[in-house]
Amino acid sequence: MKTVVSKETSRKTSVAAFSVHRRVPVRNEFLAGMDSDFLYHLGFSSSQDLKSMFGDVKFFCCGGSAQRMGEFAQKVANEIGPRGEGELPFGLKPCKIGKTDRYSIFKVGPVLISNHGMGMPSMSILLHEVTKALHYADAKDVTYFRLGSSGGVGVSPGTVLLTTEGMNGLVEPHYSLPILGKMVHRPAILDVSLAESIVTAAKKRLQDVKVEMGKTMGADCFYEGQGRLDGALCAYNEDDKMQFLRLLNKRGIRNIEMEATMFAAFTHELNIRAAVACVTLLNRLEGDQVLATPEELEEWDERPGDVVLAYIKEELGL
Ligand code: R2B
Ligand code: URA
Repeated sequence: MKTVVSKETSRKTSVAAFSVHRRVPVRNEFLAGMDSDFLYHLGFSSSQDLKSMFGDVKFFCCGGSAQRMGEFAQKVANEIGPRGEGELPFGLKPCKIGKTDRYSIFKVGPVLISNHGMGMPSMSILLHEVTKALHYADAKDVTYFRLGSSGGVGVSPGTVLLTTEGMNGLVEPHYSLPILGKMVHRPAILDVSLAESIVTAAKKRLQDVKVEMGKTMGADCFYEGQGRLDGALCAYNEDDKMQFLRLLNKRGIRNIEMEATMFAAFTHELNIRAAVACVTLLNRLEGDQVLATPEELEEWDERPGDVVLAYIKEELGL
């Protein structure tokens, strides 16, 4: 099988750097020739008035669980809702949009919110369809965020990690996908200056949350792919596992989850500003099982959203 490395990115970056307002991009010449594009998993189509539904979106936040993202939508509504004399020029009541059997999508003013399920294939479907919806809606200057959970690598549980770069399970800085029988590798690059701005906003507005930056490994498996000893299958020992986790730590990887690499590669390929904020539920150098109490987990699960919301509020001048 031939290996193909994507070469589109550097050219696109330099072109985009000079444009003032930037429509959410797609790069597929076939889309323009379609009479109507049905976004099957979201349950709406380009024939609908997507501009009035999504034209004002500026921030797209996604995370694994539908319930958690629904709660986040409510928090966004509470925090960016009408205050003082002025009202934001957006609708503010979170309600689900479209089909909800696969993904639950909410819109709160300029913030579009969705769950993405677990793993990169599920993330990929959502990103393709949401990006097309925002493109058809003529939404401009939209920043994408993944809010998630992860296993820390030498990081204390409860810390929120802002990803600087995604790594795959082979500890390489790209996302690989077989396309038409050939392996295509796309660099899993994120906007580090955006990550820094999020850290700054979080440090300014949230006193009790520890926020750090580092590389993230996006694995295709929670168990063997993350070097756990507690899956139903395991053909290595504790020493092999620790050697691997120490190697990750030495290469600057601070957490492991299951979507960042695809998310980074997709957004980088389309030159969409994007960030990944994941809380660590455990330190993998100390174990495999997530043994935090339900109360701790509930509190920690809110932290990535709080961190990103701190940034959004700075951007909105609230
Ligand atoms: C973090 O948590 C999930 C697995 O438990 C997965 O979606 C991820 O990236
Ligand atoms: N999610 C993961 O993918 N890995 C962990 O260790 C914890 C949460």
